[in-house]
Amino acid sequence: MSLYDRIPNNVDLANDPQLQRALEKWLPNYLAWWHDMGPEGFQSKDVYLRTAVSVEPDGWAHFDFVKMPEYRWGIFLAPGRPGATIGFGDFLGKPAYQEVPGEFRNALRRIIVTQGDTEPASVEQQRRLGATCPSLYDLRNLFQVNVEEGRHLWAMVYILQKFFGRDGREEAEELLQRRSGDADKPRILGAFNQPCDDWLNFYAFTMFTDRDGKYQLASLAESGFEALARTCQFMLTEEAHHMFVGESGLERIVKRTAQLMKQTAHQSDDEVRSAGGIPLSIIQRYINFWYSYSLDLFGGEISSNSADFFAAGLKGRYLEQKKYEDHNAQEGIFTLPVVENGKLADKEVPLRNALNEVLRQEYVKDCERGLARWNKALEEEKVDTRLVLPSTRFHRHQGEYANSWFDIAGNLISSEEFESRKEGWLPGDEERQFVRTLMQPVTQLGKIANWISPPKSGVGGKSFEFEYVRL
Ligand code: BYC
Ligand code: FE
Ligand code: FE
Repeated sequence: MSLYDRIPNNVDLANDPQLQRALEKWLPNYLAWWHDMGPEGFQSKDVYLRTAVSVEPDGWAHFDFVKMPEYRWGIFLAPGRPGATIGFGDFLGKPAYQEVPGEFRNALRRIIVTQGDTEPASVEQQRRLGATCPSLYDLRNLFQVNVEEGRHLWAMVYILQKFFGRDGREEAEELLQRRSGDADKPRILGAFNQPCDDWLNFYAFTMFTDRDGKYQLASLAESGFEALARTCQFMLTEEAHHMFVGESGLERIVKRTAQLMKQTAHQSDDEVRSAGGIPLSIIQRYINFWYSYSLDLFGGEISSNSADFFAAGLKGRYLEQKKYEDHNAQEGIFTLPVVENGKLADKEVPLRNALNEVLRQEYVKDCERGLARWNKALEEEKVDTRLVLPSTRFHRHQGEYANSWFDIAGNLISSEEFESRKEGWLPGDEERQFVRTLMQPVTQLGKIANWISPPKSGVGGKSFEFEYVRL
């Protein structure tokens, strides 16, 4: 069987010798990377996975047992729109870019490389989680996320190889060379260099960091560069599952903690720990950590890059076509608090320079909805404590608030005060260590770890008791 027969695609790979040659070179390096940096210890096991075989509704939900290295990573674009035009910015209404516009080549490449870099990074971050899975169902979900992030890398590599010539091929190689957390060749964005080494981290990551993926992909799905728009449209269908894993995973932990709290005399953290659960105060710290790092992923509140991307028609707003009437965004003013002379003061900036913040606010609303769901679980279990999202100024490493210190409510405080209080806000060594002690693998059919409740239902038409991974 030839290479192209094994790669499901709707980009006519069989009749594209140039792309074939580029992929033929890249594929062995990709597989070597997957072998070295992909899920540790389970490469030869059969996993019940969903594989996309086409973009039709019945084509991307095909379930079967597969060994991960044999997963059929494919290249899929959502259907094109005949006569597509650029939907926003200075070239509004002009024909969409079918090739890379020379003027914006560097900007486009940077966006695509940045997007592509996050995908393998997340696989690297999650590579050791299999050894401590709370159930076979969760193990399978982890691997589903991992292979799809691998496919998302393919999606960006396709664009680099197809449209960017030699430097695109070089970038595609470099995507396999950077490493999450590496001191010398780290991944590009901050969140993707943070350790994600226990399952509480994993669910918080898929809840908050994959959700950044949703918003970035959605704004790229509006792009006037057709290949990018169509690629991202299809990636979004997969992203939904990643966020489901995170949101429902955390909900199941919260629910289990609440149940354990009710069995104790005082509902104290110590009692929950003794009962083998994760106290809500630790869950809150992990939320604070991943939420703040994920907010950083939207870039600076005030950004000329964001203005340039929008003007060029490369990156739109969330649901640009559906939600907005004015696709020019030339007139508006955006007001946001910034630090000036040691105080927070409102500043007005041209709307186009605030588009990172506009997108971030959409993301925040979505996160609040998730929090409300977890709090509803607490309410149903008759526990009074509530989880919260910290202020968007808290613990930031990018943008306007990066070089100042804020408490959880967003009040400006001194660096000394932050240092002395941060133990209460962010997971420290002690909490991480404790969570690690709970992470003992549970792989018996139908069994689940004590610190999390079982899911409401199984996946791919199977029950929770199904043997999702054949060990
Ligand atoms: N860490 O004007 P600024 C996903 C850099 S997640 C480190 O403020 P801009 C996934 C920035 O690169 C979605 N550096 O920001 C999730 C720039 O550097 P240079 C990923 C950062 O450019 C889970 C400088 O700071 N997709 O798919 O407007 C699992 C000033 O930049 C960070 C994308 O990100 C940071 N957090 O916006 C798997 C979409 N933030 O050029 C996958 C593509 C900023 O001065 N990327 N910087 O050296 C973009 O659209 C933009 O690059 C960003 C930044 C939104 C990230
Ligand atoms: Fe992804
Ligand atoms: Fe994802």
